[in-house]
Amino acid sequence: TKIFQPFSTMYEFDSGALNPQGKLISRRLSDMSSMYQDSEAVQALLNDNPLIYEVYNVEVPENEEHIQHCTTILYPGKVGSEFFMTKGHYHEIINRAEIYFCLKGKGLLIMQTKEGEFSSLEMEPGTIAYVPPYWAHRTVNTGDETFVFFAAYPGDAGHDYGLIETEGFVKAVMEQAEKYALVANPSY
Ligand code: M6P
Ligand code: ZN
Repeated sequence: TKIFQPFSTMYEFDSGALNPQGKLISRRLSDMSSMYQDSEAVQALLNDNPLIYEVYNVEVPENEEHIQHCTTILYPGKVGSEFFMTKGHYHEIINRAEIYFCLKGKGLLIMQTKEGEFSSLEMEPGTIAYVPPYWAHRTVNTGDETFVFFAAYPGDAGHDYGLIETEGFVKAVMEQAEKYALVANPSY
């Protein structure tokens, strides 16, 4: 067995970034345009193509011995009345769990199973949310400042976007009367 060397990473409290930054993923509206409910609002925003979120991922091997960990910076904004959100995924190895720890801003963690069960948890700085095995997960920025959270999950979990890309989540998170509302997604 090859022994891996211990190391640490710095979390930058102001920006939510990691140092060293690791593998950086940036997602703009064009990377997930079909996931928003209001296609006219999508078209109107596509020229600007806003940055929706960034993930700073510490690089460790993608196998069961290791623990993947990262921060996600989800910017405030809406597409029509739907709040900015991550794509969301099941794990490729579907019985792998995940932990989210909210560091900044506020948001909603929405989850569902393949049986159509749905659940949501509000996140604010200090919230530690547990995503159990078998639950797809997506985060949504329901506030007007940047929402940042730390995530950790088994190294071999992987990301499965397939069903989320075609059907989406059971519910969409929309702004209504200056609050958020969970609205049935007609394509689910
Ligand atoms: C969290 C973790 C990551 C994930 C990221 C963005 O940080 O769950 O594994 O990649 O959110 O979410 P998504 O991959 O669904 O776009
Ligand atoms: Zn995950």
